Amino acid sequence: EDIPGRHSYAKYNNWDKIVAWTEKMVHKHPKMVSRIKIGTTIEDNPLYVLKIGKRDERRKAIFMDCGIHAREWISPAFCQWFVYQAAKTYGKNKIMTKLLDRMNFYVLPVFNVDGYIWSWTRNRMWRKNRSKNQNSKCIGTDLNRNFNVSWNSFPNTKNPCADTYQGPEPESEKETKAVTDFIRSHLKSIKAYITFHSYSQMLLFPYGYTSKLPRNHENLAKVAKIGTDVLATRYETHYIYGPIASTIYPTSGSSLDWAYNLGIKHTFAFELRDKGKFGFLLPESLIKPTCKETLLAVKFIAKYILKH
Ligand code: ING
Ligand code: ZN
Repeated sequence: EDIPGRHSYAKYNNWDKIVAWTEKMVHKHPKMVSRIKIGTTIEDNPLYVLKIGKRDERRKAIFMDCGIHAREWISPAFCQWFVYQAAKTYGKNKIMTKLLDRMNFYVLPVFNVDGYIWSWTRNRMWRKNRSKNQNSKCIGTDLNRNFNVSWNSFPNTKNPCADTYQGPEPESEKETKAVTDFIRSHLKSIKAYITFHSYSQMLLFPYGYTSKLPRNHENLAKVAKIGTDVLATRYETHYIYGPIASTIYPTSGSSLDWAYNLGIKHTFAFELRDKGKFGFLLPESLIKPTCKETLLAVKFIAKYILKH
């Protein structure tokens, strides 16, 4: 329901509302949802992962994160929608029931909490986190350049004022470290990694740091093709798909390439709506349509993971 001042899936929710929402989800679905604090930020905000599924650590799992970039508000909105729909439709929707009976989802609804807060309170177009940089007045590291995979090769900016500054070293940022530690410690079960950005309407897979194709390129391309086809069935939203480097642009140090090279052979990045009309300022009226169509693609990927 859309009550002023309350959490709503049809609105963008600030960090305080999202925290309260995580508590509500655990409280409402104690057998299905649990909350794990995987770390804190430099501003001492908690990093929460919601685990959805039964209490069995040996089952297959999918790790998903949203909001690695502060201004991409539709991304955390999707993670909230996903958790809500998963918990709500378990036992009712056939596919969701099967998925949750057999696998776990780890959902990090806001990866870059400090940046997200900054984007809400000071600068709507903020992208990076909020860590201080030595010998510079400029603030922030791009968390999606801070991973330990061909770090610092592409782009090669030593400029802390750049929006894609990769940080002083790989995993220098607390957010990056928290996520990589969590994924490494659950590596046995995690079979897919999905990260959500906006905007461009693309479904991306490795690599970003090289134009070489990963060994299972054909599989990834097949999953992405069907995934984007399924997404389009709802509102005819057109997505393109392909490797990061040739589809959007070359980048190194991204979470997607890092997770792939760690051994998670199914890694995808969604660039959600739109294609630039509103860009990062996607109107609230488009939140639900975006979430609904995206959920179809994510469920397809999850079904594929279950089978393979
Ligand atoms: N785009 C992504 C970026 O970090 C991306 C593109 C996705 C690169 C996944 C590498 C891996 O630049 C946005 N809009 O942030
Ligand atoms: Zn992004």
